[in-house]
Amino acid sequence: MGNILPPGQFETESWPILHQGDVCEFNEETWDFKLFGEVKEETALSFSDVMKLPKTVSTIDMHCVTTWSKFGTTFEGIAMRELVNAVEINEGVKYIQIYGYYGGDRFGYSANLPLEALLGDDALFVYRWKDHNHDWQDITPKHGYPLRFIPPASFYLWKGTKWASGIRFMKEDKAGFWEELGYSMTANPFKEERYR
Ligand SMILES: Nc1nc2c(c(=O)[nH]1)N[C@H]1C(S)=C(S)[C@@H](COP(=O)(O)O)O[C@H]1N2
Ligand SMILES: [Mo]
Repeated sequence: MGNILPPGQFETESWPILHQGDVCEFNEETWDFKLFGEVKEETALSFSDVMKLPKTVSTIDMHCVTTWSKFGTTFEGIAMRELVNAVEINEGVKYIQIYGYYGGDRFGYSANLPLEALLGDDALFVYRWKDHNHDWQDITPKHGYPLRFIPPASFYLWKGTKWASGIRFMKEDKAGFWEELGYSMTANPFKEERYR
């Protein structure tokens, strides 16, 4: 279900850039993706490990809490479920925290989400995109290259961690970066859940 404008949003053709701090520079030598928290054994995947996982192509609408929405962007990426399957998670895990780079700290940004909402084709760690104005191309560094999360359209885009560095598996929900500053834990644009 795409192309539905949530309340208080306007449609944009462009893809705006929003984040705190500087763009993270990708260095494949030092890059890894950590799977930790409520897991049997914590794991770190190299970039080539991640890129060997099955790929998914999906068109996912983006809804930013600053009121722009972009329809019809097609992404290529690794589905969240592939990363969940790469570890053995403990019984009772219901939430995750998706970490990313901010201010020199690879875990400086985070966003919390309910895991069960992220097991479909519309929850991807993406590295390529296209739309009706652009041919296939890599995500630019400003949009989170080499890997950034795109959440299902039922979540505002701040849940889409750029320069993603890992996933913490959790039994209880825990506020991430914007949630600690007063933004919504559940963040459903169709219910206009902007703030807590
Ligand atoms: N690492 C990181 N990821 C981030 C942010 C950030 O500050 N740091 N900002 C979030 C916010 S508030 C939004 S709206 C989207 C914007 O993604 P875009 O710049 O690709 O449009 O990235 C999200 N992911
Ligand atoms: Mo945002």
